[in-house]
Amino acid sequence: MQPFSQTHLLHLKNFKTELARFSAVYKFALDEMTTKINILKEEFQYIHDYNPIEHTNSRLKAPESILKKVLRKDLDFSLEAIRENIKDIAGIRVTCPFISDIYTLSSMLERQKDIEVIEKKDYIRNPKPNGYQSLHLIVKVPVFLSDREERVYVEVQIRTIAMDFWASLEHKIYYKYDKGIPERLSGELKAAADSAAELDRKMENIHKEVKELKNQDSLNLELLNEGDPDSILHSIFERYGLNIKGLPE
Ligand code: 0O2
Repeated sequence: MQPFSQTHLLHLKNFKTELARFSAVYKFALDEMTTKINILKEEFQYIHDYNPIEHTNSRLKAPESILKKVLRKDLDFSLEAIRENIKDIAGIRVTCPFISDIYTLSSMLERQKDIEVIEKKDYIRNPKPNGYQSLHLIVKVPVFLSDREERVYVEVQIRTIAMDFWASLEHKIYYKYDKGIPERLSGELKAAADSAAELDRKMENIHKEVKELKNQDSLNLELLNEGDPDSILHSIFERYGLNIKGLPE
């Protein structure tokens, strides 16, 4: 075997740095998106006393899954081709309580100036034939490195608890039966997706009606006290049985 020359060693060293940077940059992009979503979650809770996000999961695509996709899409085996064509190396999944929260969250993200929306797939308005529902955004976010800025693809999947329940189980079943499930079972899976969608619609309606009741309730309270802040506070304390001990006079 020929000994490595200085040039070979330099190339190898550069390639190693490139590879480390290549995967690290997706982790940084995920950290950034997670922070953005957490800020929205906390701020929403603080201002509106309501939380439109149940939970968030993020993942980096495993190297073998990346390679499978390179083969499936018939891409070059180069970092450049992977960077440009595989847009879900960094993936974040957000679960929301209600369908309306999905669209609220998605427009809040779309309005952020440093987020560039590259693609939006609405599998809620147009579910996949198997019944899969979710809102998918492919975005680009800037990552500031020591010597350059990179704009990195992140896939954001936003769905309700019911959609997530169905998708997680369907994923397991699909893989367990090695992608060859009989027609009768795929029909049952589709029916289960329809039930999940029906449940989402029911919960959304109940949520809307209770919200209207709450709004009407606080409007009545304000009218009752003709807008005087002291009496409003007094009524609130009285109504909810709050204890004012410990508050300054
Ligand atoms: P994983 O393990 O979750 O990452 P693409 O293949 O991404 O270039 P495509 O197929 O148009 O293009 O992507 P799409 O439809 O936006 O779906 C991408 C991801 O959505 C999938 O990633 C899944 O996470 C999820 N998804 C899409 N369809 C289904 C479905 O029918 N069932 C379930 N359970 N999940 C789905 P990966 O890479 O396939 O998997």
